[in-house]
Amino acid sequence: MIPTQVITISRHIMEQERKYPEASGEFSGLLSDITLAVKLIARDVRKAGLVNILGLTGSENVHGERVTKLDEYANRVLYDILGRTGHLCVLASEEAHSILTIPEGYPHGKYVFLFDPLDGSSNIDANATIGTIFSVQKRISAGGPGTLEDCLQQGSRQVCAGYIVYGSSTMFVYTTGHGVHGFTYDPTCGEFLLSHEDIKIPEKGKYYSVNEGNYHSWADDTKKYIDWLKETDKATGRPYGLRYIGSLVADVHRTLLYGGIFLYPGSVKKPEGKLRLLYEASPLAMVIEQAGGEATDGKTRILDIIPKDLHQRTPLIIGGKDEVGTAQRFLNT
Ligand code: AFP
Repeated sequence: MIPTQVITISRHIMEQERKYPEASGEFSGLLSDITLAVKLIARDVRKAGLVNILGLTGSENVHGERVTKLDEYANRVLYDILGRTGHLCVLASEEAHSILTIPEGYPHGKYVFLFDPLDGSSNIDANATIGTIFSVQKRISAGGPGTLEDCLQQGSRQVCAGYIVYGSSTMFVYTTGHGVHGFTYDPTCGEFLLSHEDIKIPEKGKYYSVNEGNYHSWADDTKKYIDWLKETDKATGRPYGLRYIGSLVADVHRTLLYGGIFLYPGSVKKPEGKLRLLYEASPLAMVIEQAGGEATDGKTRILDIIPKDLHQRTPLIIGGKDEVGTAQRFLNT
């Protein structure tokens, strides 16, 4: 017997679209394509150790980081599937220097797809949680092949954003601007099933998440904030516990569910920080804001930043409303 409350991603997006008569239905097609690509990536993430796919390719990506085989595979799967279905006019990946055009002979659609194919890839060999992060924008160019300008849009213009975590189970979390919904993959029926409806991030939490090994490179206000989190004060729930995986998608997913704050601040020498605006900060900021939280670079709301470069980096402070508010008070003194 199939329980009536079983809702797949496709059914969920169709039901959401029914509430908005202006929706063309094209978007549900794009989401099904993303789901298919993700199932293929999840399948290979799960059997990584078995098929000898682990290990490095020997090359470096545009950021000078070592690229693993699984990164390349995830990048290729997303491009090959999404580039050919007629929903997109251009793609951009954290792993590629320039925009990715639609393959010759395939139609151009109205959406733009930006993605980090496998975030946290340095964790692959240790079997720790990794993920895929994506962002969808509507094209601003008139027609034909999409352009760089289509990719360089403010985060507040995203029509959809989400991520997939390949953890103890595989989970697909997305928002189209009407709340955040999470789906857990059921391998027995090959579907993502609605498991977390309308997720809300707790305003206050008990964890902070930051690479504290960088402490001595931070500006004094950042150091003061982290020191404050570790002081003992019952009334404000301190000290906070520290949780850090080094896989942004996993650290933010935990923060979304349990509350708290994640930070990747800039350093004195590198004030722009490490994380990428378009492939990491912006999509996660949309998810967290839709769940009632906040995301900032310390001064500006992440979703208000106008990107100038495909691989632009930004400091990221993201989490519950109260938490981010407190952090900002420290960072703006
Ligand atoms: P990789 O995908 O190359 O592993 O990068 C992961 C990441 O961009 C992000 O997911 C982490 O939060 C961050 O780097 C971790 O960086 P540190 O190792 O400097 O803490």
